[in-house]
Amino acid sequence: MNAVLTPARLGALAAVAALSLSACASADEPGEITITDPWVKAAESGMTAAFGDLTNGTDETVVLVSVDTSASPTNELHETLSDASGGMSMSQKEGGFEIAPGEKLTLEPGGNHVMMMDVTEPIEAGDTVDFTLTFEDGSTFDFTADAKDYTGAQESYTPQEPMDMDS
Ligand SMILES: [Cu+2]
Repeated sequence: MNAVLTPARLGALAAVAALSLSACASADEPGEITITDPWVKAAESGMTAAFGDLTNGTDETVVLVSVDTSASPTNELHETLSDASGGMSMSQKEGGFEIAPGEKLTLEPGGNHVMMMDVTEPIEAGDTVDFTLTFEDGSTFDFTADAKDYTGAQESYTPQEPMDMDS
């Protein structure tokens, strides 16, 4: 039996599969989660952040509750708020980010972002970093972000537990 699949044949098969998938899709079928322009702020070590426009193309509200990446063992979902001193500070988003059907969650410097708490190996401009997002219903979404040099958005980090202000 001569069933060797050359790369060219695999490519042709993939093209056929993609065509038949799109031919089956109807407007009533739920869409999917997509991300536009994902990127990571290059960093030697310590904390950095990941950004992009996350769109909920499904017909259900989704709640982004956690993020994993091999580039950092601990990651948080952060929002950025004006603090009492007039600066901006970021803290963990309680309960995660809710995204209504058809809505977009913008992750950007100075706003909501994925906080990578402890970069284990330097992330340099041009590197790619893989992420897995987990939603409240247990579903996941994988994406790859490009690392870029970026020097803006130096918000201070506010730990989730507020400091005791009496002292
Ligand atoms: Cu942050």
